[in-house]
Amino acid sequence: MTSTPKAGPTPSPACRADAGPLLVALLSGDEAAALCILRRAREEGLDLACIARVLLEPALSQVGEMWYRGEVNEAEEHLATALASRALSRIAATIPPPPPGAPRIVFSCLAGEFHELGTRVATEIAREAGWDAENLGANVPRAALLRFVAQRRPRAVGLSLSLAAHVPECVRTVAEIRHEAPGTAVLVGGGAFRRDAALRELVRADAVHATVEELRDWLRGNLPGGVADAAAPAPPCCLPASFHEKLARPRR
Ligand code: B12
Repeated sequence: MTSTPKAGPTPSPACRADAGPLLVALLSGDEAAALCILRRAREEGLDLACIARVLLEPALSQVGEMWYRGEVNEAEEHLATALASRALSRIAATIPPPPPGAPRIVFSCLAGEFHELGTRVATEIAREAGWDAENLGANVPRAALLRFVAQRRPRAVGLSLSLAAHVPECVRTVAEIRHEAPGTAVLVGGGAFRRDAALRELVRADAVHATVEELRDWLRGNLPGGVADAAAPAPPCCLPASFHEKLARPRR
């Protein structure tokens, strides 16, 4: 982020309560503390979708608001993002490789879209759900993405956008994927839809997910034989009180 920040919205108190310790760890460059928080959430039985919603998204959203208010600069924001990404990779390292025959999904940022941490998180959520998932990362030119999808024919493509200004590019990309690779499901998601759910109406995708739980449930429901799985109760998606008690204890 490079423009001059102005006054911005304040997050809800609930957001702060959950994301606070992680926010402090990310902004102070304390990788061990960040990892410890995510690992403890894992030990409490939270899946990656829940960890993303109650910890990563609020903490990074808070970083964005602080940047907007001029309380952190670009270097500090880059540090926080890099650390969050590394801690995520570490906790996701325990996910087993996809089973033979797992359906393939490819996540990608649209052309011009540089917010790629979300696609990393979405990719790990898909792997945890049993998909063979890949992430193409930031700013993928539309022609390159189309060629990739047409040649490799994944079961699904997940397009990510954080900026509402990228909705027209998204509409074009969805239409062209449908033309080049009929049969490939096109999912759309990212911060833009969390901030403005009305944008969902504009994008003619097979599914537009405003929350990661929606993505997780779609992935579970669209595995071969996944209908029964989708009907199974999803794990709780809030941090139990014991999590905060654990956080207060000294680290192992
Ligand atoms: C880190 C960051 C950056 C980094 C990104 C680095 C990286 N490696 O990703 C950099 C420096 C590149 C950046 C640049 C900019 N940024 Co920025 N950025 C952020 C910040 C602080 C965090 C984003 C993040 O990683 N969130 C955490 C992830 C996990 O959440 P997520 O992206 O929403 O993804 C989750 C879900 O949405 C979902 N998901 C994601 N993709 C997909 C795809 C599918 C198919 C599905 C189903 C689900 C899904 O899964 C994830 C699970 O948790 C946000 C603040 C915020 N509120 O998010 C601002 C923010 C998004 N940025 C903003 C701005 C303005 C910019 C710039 C325009 C600044 C500038 N003037 O240069 C540029 C634009 C660059 C571009 N063209 O893309 C604004 C956008 C405001 C708006 N209303 O549109 C925000 C909100 C900051 C703010 N408060 O003002 N940014």
